[in-house]
Amino acid sequence: MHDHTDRQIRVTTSHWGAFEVVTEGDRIIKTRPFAHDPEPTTLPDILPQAVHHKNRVARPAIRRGWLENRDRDGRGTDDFVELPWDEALDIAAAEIDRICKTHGNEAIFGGSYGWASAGRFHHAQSQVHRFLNQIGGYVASFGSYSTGCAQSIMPHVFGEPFLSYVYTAQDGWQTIHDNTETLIMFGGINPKNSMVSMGGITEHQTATWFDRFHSKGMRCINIGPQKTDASPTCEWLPVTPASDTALMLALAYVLETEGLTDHAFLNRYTTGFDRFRPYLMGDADGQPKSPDWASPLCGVPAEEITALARRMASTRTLITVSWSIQRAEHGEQPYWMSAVLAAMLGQIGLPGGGVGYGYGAIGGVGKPMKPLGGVTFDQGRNPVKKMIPVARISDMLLNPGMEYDFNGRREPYADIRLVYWAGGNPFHHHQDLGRLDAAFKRPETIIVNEPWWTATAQRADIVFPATTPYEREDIGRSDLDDYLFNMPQLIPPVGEARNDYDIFSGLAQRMGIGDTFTEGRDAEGWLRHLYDGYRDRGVAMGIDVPDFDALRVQNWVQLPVKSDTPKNLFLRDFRADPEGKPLTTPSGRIEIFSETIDSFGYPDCPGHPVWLPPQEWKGTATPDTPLHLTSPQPGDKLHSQLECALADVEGARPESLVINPTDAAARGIASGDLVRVFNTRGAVRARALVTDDILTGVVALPTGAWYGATGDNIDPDGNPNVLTLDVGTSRLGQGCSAHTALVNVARLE
Ligand SMILES: Nc1nc2c(c(=O)[nH]1)N[C@H]1C(S)=C(S)[C@@H](COP(=O)(O)OP(=O)(O)OC[C@H]3O[C@@H](n4cnc5c(=O)[nH]c(N)nc54)[C@H](O)[C@@H]3O)O[C@H]1N2
Ligand SMILES: Nc1nc2c(c(=O)[nH]1)N[C@H]1C(S)=C(S)[C@@H](COP(=O)(O)OP(=O)(O)OC[C@H]3O[C@@H](n4cnc5c(=O)[nH]c(N)nc54)[C@H](O)[C@@H]3O)O[C@H]1N2
Ligand SMILES: [Mo]
Repeated sequence: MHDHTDRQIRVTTSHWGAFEVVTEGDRIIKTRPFAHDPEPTTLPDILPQAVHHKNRVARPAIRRGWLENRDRDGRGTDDFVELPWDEALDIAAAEIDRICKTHGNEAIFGGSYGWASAGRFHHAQSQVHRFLNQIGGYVASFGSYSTGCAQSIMPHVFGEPFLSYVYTAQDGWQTIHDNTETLIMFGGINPKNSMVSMGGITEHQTATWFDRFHSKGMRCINIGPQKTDASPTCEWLPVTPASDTALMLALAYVLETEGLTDHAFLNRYTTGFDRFRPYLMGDADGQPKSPDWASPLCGVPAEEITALARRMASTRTLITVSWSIQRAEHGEQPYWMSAVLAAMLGQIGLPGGGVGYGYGAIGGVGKPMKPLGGVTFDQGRNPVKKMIPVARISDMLLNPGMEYDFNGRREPYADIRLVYWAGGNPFHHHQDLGRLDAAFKRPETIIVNEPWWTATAQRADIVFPATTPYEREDIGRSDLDDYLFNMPQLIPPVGEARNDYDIFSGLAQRMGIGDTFTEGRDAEGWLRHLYDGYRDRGVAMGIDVPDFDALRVQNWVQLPVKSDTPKNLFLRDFRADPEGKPLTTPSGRIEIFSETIDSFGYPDCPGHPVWLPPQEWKGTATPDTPLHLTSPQPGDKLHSQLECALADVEGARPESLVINPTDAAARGIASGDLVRVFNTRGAVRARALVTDDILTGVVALPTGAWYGATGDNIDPDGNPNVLTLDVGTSRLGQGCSAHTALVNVARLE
């Protein structure tokens, strides 16, 4: 659509949804909501400033210390030398080749975790993994920062891979609306988080569903430290962070002592309740897990726990569990215990009953679609079998050769000499950034592809400027969404930025595998190739998908893939026929006691769920660190993306710290005051936001501010990962423990 000569308005998509982009010549002028989105987000508003920001990496750059004498200590402080593409690619290819020949491919870490962009071909993860596979492999990473712990524990309980349960086997919002009477939300169902969904979400609908639940009279109870973790119409049951397992045990205790447990369900569909019951009743350790026991731990009055348990047993109840509560030390326990509690209620497999994970974490959960399969760039096979649980990066870099446990295995950490990162920002996502900073001084070489000078790029030796999604053509498609996009190239590459595909093609060519990597295609050739395969699958399923050139003209189409029932309600099938459709657990049933986990002999994750408090929480608070810090996802952006432009907005930084009036008054803090948040790991500046919407004793600082700490590890903008604890959730899951941290807060003069 042309308004005047060089003004154009086109639609693109992103992890936070579709939006219109207005361009004039080579510049993005502004963005506007997509007309078909009922609840559009404001996340793209900042895009024009971010894409054309002075912070873009303009040209290939090599850190001076590394270039001159292979120094490692100057990472984060050195300046960079800009080089022409050919020269920089020559240097990088020669260095990768040297590391492979001298130390083998087990010396390359290419886990390269991160969200990057939503387009399917220019997907940085797939690009870097394909390249590294073709040069002989790399040490990979398992799981995500989102659900690493759940991905390890839940297959022991339900059999299925956790994410296939989450994305394809849970009831949709319509089924919940029609059946659920009580919605118990541990960690809430957060309206801000629903704005985002990996690969895109076109029609945001979560808020509308909660309005409908409310009008229908469904009781929706947000259990957690912050009222704002759920729609304003929901009830709030304030609960101490990290105490959910204690509360769940007490609910189970009431069911069992009041004769409300569905023993017929337990007998037919589960194994091991007899091994768990002595612990619940206190026969095993002398401590009944009663409401009186749980109340001081979780902060909920005992009578309220009892009343809630009775309500859950007498109505159709869906227990939902946010991803955040397994992002903490012993995060395995509330996840496993939520399944046990749901099993005791006997509603697993009934419409709108049982237990669900990740509603609200990602907007696509609860929106069932007929799966068409993805548009995916083949990564090939990784000849190196060594990998780490994703959040063990600092441990690995700091302790080569050290043995560690993970879900029944014990192996030594690889000795990493070269790190390649494309499409992620570990100095946003990892815990205890002071420790990661030290760990990043260990490898001989760090290479990063990035559009912006993030803290990660600043700590690399070789930085290749990558295009943003607006500077290249791509296909936007997610199986959790019913729209398909041609993401047009809106502007030419900014500076000398190149697509990740072209960067890896350049390296591959220098390393003698150019044709293997490209298969003779340029980016457009790949787009057509991948798209045609996708379209053929759709057509075979009777779904009319336009051809590539038609989609280019149309920009986007809505596909008829909405469906009321997910494709794989395996727990409903199991309920109907437990012998014919057994689970893939060792017993074929839901495992309340797991012989497998028991056989690992982990004190931090025994054979059935138990109450195990983390090392930092209310129960271990001291006068020096009296407050529990939670670090939720930011409402105004996706992780750390586009942050450089958001930070320019007057008064936007430092980030806001949510604090209760009691805790604020004790420190002479008023809303808007600058504060210092600190513990022994570091300190950050923040701006106080004083509100009753957060529990006393808890402060919340969202993630996303860029790490700008200098030698003394004091971050000026409020990056919470300066303060968080870098330990695995347990030997079983080894997920990240982002929500495990105690801090203190003081007013800054
Ligand atoms: N304390 C605490 N920490 C957390 C969490 C928490 O709850 N609390 N949450 C965790 C979770 S769940 C997650 S998922 C992680 C998120 O952590 P990340 O996924 O690492 O965060 P992003 O900011 O999305 O990083 C993506 C990076 O890719 C870059 N990028 C974008 N497009 C491209 C491209 O096309 N090519 C290349 N080469 N780069 C591109 C962006 O500029 C950005 O720097 O954070 C984790 N960290
Ligand atoms: N706008 C926006 N949306 C996003 C993202 C983003 O960056 N921006 N990131 C996306 C990604 S990658 C992910 S993984 C999801 C994450 O989705 P979630 O993990 O569900 O979200 P968080 O915001 O980390 O945490 C939600 C809330 O959990 C509560 N909480 C913390 N600890 C506890 C506890 O011990 N018990 C209880 N009951 N509650 C607790 C906190 O009050 C917090 O506000 O969000 C996605 N959505
Ligand atoms: Mo995540």
